[in-house]
Amino acid sequence: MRTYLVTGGAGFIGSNYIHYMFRKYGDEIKIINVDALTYAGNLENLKDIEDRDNYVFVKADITDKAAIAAIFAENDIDRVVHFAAESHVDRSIKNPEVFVQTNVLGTAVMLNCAKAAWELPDGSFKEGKKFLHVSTDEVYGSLENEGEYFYETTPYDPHSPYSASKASSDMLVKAYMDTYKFPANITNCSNNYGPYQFPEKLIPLIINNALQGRNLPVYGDGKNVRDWLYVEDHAKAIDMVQEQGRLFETYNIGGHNEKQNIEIIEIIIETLQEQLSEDDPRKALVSKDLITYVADRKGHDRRYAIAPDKIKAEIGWEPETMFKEGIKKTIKWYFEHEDWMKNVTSGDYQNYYAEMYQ
Ligand code: NAD
Ligand code: TDX
Repeated sequence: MRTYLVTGGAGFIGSNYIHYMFRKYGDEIKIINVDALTYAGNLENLKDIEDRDNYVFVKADITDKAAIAAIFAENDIDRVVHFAAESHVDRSIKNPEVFVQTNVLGTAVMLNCAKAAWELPDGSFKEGKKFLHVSTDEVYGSLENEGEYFYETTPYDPHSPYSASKASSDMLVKAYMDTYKFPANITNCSNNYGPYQFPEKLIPLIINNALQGRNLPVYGDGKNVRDWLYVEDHAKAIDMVQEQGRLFETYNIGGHNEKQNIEIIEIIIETLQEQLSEDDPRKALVSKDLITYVADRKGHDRRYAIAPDKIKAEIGWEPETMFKEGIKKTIKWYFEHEDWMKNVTSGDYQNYYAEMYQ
């Protein structure tokens, strides 16, 4: 039985990954989920699997060396899948330091503890151990023209404190691979969407605001482009890279689904209109009139677009969920989980929203 140490498993992508892994492997694997439960971590995301015998939750901060070392000492970890991070660009612009702390120092602690647990006296590593570092396309910077893409060979050019901290963490993983032949992979993925995404990010924020008849804030001219991937496709790609990828390699993950922010907002409004029944009072609230252009994000990257050629050619991964279908599934999930949204938007979220948008 393989044992996984998943960091940040109570967040958006981490919780979707854990669900995916239990659906795929059932009782053949054990997962230890380590999460500090920041504002972005929510154990409600994992309610339906929390009683499994092959699942353990540990509340710990990845910058806490003793806590992470103890997990490695007490368990024979085969795989690390490292999601834990501060992940929101706007928050990084307001408060960069915690991004350096968690994303850079936290990754260093994870690498060091895994190395200490897996290294043999001759400097090689125990058979079959693997570390996967989950990163982002934002490390490559911004593309100006249609037809240009981010490849694994594209030079790093991060602009926000978030992407600079993720780029730094990628460099640390590269340094471990180059210096120690540490058995790792890096994945750089495009924007994810789907269930359990915290409503500070564009898609859930727009769904939540539209259903309440609140303004839909569009930064700048609304024409910035992001390459959107359904989160389950990302989870599948991570597993395929870890099991079938070549060690020490980086793989870009994305689905050639580039859309301007304004297009995304219009698709959400249209889909909400389609899905709300005539007698639902929210139907009258959802309207394009809510679209409100607001001040641009500082240093706002214009366009991201991933070339997923390498992962397709070497591993055979391709996205399965087209955007039209994925956004319908996502909106349906938010309809069916109103309580989840209420819970995560009570308390601190209100302060964040007021400070950010008013
Ligand atoms: P998220 O913000 O939803 O979740 C992050 C999780 O990490 C939370 O559960 C939080 O409690 C936990 N965490 C934060 N600081 C911690 C610490 N110091 N110690 C332990 N746990 C801590 O983020 P997400 O959107 O799920 O992103 C997960 C990873 O994927 C991140 O590394 C991010 O950079 C990367 N990524 C995200 C996207 C995207 O579109 N969301 C795209 C590409 C890559
Ligand atoms: O209110 C908003 N209005 C708006 O116009 C918000 C929250 C966002 N935007 C724009 C900014 C971006 O161009 O929408 C786009 C998407 O914004 P986010 O959802 O904040 O995502 P982004 O900044 O692209 O970063 C995301 O993708 C890469 C994730 O948050 C990162 O963790 C991931 O690495």
